[in-house]
Amino acid sequence: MKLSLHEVAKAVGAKNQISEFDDVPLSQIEFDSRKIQAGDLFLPLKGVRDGHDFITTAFENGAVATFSEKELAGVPYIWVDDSLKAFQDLAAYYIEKMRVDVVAVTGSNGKTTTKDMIAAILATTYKTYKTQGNYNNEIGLPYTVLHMPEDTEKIVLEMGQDHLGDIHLLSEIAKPHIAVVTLIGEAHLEFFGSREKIAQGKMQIVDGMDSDGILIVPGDSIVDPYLPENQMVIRFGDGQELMVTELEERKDSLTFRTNVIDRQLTLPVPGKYNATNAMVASYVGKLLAVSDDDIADALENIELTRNRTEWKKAANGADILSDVYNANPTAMKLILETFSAIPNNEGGKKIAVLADMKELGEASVNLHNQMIMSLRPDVIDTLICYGKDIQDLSQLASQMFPIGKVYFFKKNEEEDRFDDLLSQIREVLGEHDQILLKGSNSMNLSAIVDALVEN
Ligand code: IGM
Repeated sequence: MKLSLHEVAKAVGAKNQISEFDDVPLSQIEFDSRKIQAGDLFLPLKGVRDGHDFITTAFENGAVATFSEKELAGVPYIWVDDSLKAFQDLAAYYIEKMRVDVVAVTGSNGKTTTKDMIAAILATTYKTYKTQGNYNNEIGLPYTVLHMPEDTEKIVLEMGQDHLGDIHLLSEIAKPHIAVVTLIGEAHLEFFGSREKIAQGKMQIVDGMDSDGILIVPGDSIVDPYLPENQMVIRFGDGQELMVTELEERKDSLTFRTNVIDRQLTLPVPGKYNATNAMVASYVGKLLAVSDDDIADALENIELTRNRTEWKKAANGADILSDVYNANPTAMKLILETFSAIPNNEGGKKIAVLADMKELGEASVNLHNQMIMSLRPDVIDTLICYGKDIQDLSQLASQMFPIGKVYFFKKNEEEDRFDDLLSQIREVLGEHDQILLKGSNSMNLSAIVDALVEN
């Protein structure tokens, strides 16, 4: 990170006299005290636990300074009213300071492919950085920006929305030069309630753009009410300025042509919408002067990262919300709340399968127990807990849920067997149900997801 302590304090409008402390270069900024290394700046956020409780740990791990919403004594700190707001202000400052060219993409569930395709195309020609994993929210986007390598020329930022107004905030931070609104998907898979609301939310991506910004949106008339008048707008889809033609779908690849570049394009992935995504990505490449050869090569060799949180279909027809690669208390709380807010499928119920979150140290059982605050027996029909440190939580929950609606299964540490867990899930999972699976990667819930998908 090309920032020093005094510079950060000035950029966020610190409430204390920063000149009391030596100005030092900062290597990274981290909000998880476990990730702090020598030379880093700590950012205490309020998750399930208040990050201020971990300031001491952060200094033990080598932090040279911290943000704080309280006055501190004896350590270098930047005093602010709101740590998250300071983080966002700092990211906005950093984008301007580094003079990096910003491409923003509103992703949609299960397919962050447009972002990956744009980044792959730009990386042929420029030092390019992109959103990692699901770091696309009001915390993840500033994190992404502040973690870009110092020589970054183009940054491709995914902007995610859980609520109306999320994209407005992210666009105001990033001030994109080029913005892409992906296809407006199906309402029930996007937590929003209606396609209109999804469209309205996504179109807030224009809010942080200048009049020289370029906006790329679907031909879908649902976005019409939100189109800016003083800005270049390009539309894609049948009968629009950007069109896919001569599409050939094979089992695990695609070829097609588009009016964007004069070549046949090949993608190593199936799915018609991927041709559309690739066409839009090619157009962004053209806008930023990437050659046709480089565009075609990048697409042909693309490796798409799987979205960490993804919707899948179980063999019996149920909807699976799979988030099985990583877990910390905040992320588990967030997904429980998000999952609970989705309307039920007609005639269906909600099932939550929660497994241990690993490496939480001595506070682990406590942090698992705190999930009780985010568990809603009025919305979640059945709760299934799996692991070791999550056992107490299942006890607490069984006092809140109706009798017979909470299950606990111990993880067999010697061999990877989960027959009991899987048969219990199969027993309760109906064809109209929605099921959430969340836990640390080492709990191997991905095997359960695979089993449910395959049958
Ligand atoms: O949902 S997130 O994972 N997120 C990251 C940004 O991009 C989008 C997704 C997320 C968010 Cl939004 C916010 C926070 Cl604050 C994650 C976190 C987060 O890392 N939360 C963490 C904790 C809480 N609450 S990390 C963490 C805790 C590690 N900490 C415990 C509390 C470890 C620890 C355990 C015991 C100890 O004695 C000391 C430290």
